[in-house]
Amino acid sequence: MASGAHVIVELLEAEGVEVCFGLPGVHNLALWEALRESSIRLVGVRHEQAAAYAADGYARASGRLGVALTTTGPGAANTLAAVGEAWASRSPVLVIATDIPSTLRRPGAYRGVLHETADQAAMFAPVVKSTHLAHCADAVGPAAALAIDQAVAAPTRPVYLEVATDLLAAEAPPGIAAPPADPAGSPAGDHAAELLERAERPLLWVGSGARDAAPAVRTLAERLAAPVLTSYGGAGVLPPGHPCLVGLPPHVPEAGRLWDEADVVVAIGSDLDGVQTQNFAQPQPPALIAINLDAAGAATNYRVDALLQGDAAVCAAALAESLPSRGGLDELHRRLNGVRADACQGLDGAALRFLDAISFAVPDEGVLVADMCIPGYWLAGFHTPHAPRRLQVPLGWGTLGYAFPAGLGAALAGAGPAVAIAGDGGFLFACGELATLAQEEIPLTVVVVDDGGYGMLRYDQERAGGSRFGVDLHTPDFVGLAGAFGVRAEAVDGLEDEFGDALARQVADPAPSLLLVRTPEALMPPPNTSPNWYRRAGAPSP
Ligand SMILES: Cc1ncc(C[n+]2csc(CCOP(=O)(O)OP(=O)(O)O)c2C)c(N)n1
Ligand SMILES: [Mg+2]
Repeated sequence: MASGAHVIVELLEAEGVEVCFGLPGVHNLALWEALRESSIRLVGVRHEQAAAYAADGYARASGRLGVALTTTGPGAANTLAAVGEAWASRSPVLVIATDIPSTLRRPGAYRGVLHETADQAAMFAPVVKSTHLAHCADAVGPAAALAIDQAVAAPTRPVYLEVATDLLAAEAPPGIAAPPADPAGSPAGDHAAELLERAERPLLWVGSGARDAAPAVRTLAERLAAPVLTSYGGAGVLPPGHPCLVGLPPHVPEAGRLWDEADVVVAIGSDLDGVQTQNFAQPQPPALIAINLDAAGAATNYRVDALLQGDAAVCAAALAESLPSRGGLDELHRRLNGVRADACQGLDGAALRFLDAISFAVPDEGVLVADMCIPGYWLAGFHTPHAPRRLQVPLGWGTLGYAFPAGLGAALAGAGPAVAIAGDGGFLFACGELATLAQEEIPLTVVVVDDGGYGMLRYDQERAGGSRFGVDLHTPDFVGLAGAFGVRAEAVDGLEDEFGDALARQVADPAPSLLLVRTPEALMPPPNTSPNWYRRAGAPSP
């Protein structure tokens, strides 16, 4: 019989896992031993939060399972913010943590064993889809198999697997990999088709659940000649220049008007959350069709008039098939060009030049990972990647500090060159990961936009009529800091042409690099950040 650690690693291999992100402790070293002999690459990070962020970044860029390995107690707890982000963003992330030895645990008693936590799994309950515990040898294989199965089964969310440390080294019966889940689809949809046949101004709202359904969504949009708004997670489902793409966030009045005017909205793979709908001030549309695997999620925030429950690609294709082509694509293209031109007049010119520089420097196959920083909010709202999974935003849960560690994972997903964009505040959450970047030679370019403070909070304070307090930051010599870790770095001033040139050069070179951007004049936060939302009142009742 193999050890518990080998059983787990074999199950990960059977799932096709290629990389695990982790930080060792005396409790989980048996997993390191099993990985030593495995085809799976082990990337050692410098903080457990980075392991979970990197697993999430990998999962979002690749669509595959991201795996984070931690030790007992504080190691497990250190992942929580990142697991919460993965939960809110529905990422298939598996956290494998240890527990104290099963022989030392006594129910109901806290005995002060190293790293002991009264109920470690309970810490994870609000931020995972399921928890799986192996506190006896026979449970290791079945718990691990079920955890992996749950983590990759749609609708995805993170999953927590806990194994008592002594069981990793002890012999365990083999786990049996669960059979793949049914690619279910229930394209009922007569009512939906009727609503759309009668619709005069249909509109598509595309969320992260549609990321792997791009061709079907495109076909449906073209048949209907409908404008398409994408949430942050749905960015790229239509490529730039597509005649149906609005290419603006709904927080811009010119784009929001399209929603207000629509008589039938089709929401695909989205729960129409507060961040996207200005806390539900976007009105209930006259008719709402939802395509979603998660029936409850689809109807949480808005009343759904017709639900197609199932895989987005299957349901959107079936719906498109049942509809005649309406024509009018050229006219829609012209109209949306006009909408964008009108909207541009109200946008910060410096931000538009930043977005241009990004489009110039990052190739079509590149993956951008944005942090909770002002340039990141601009990318979230206004950058259209050439395909889904090429723009990551931690909203989600709004976790500052996401971009750099998640970028480590995104860069290893094999999708294309990766660029993480963080502010001077968010980058310092995980700057120790410069060591990981250098040691593992991860092909990531990290952009640090240094405005000497928490720019977003400065803006909030000033907007509220106050002066700055507690929001200016002492920042280090970032170029020197990167250099100390052996990471190539350079600095530019401002987010425009010089930035675009330097970024293009760094992205073309797969060696790890850091680009410091000095911006004493911060960009204005865009209309999609909450203090700038234009809608205020009225929530729909679902
Ligand atoms: C974990 C976490 N802590 C705090 C915040 C609140 N927050 C949002 S943006 C921000 C400022 C970030 O500063 P920086 O990274 O320098 O970006 P900038 O706003 O200057 O562009 C803060 C503190 C958050 N979203 N997440
Ligand atoms: Mg800043």
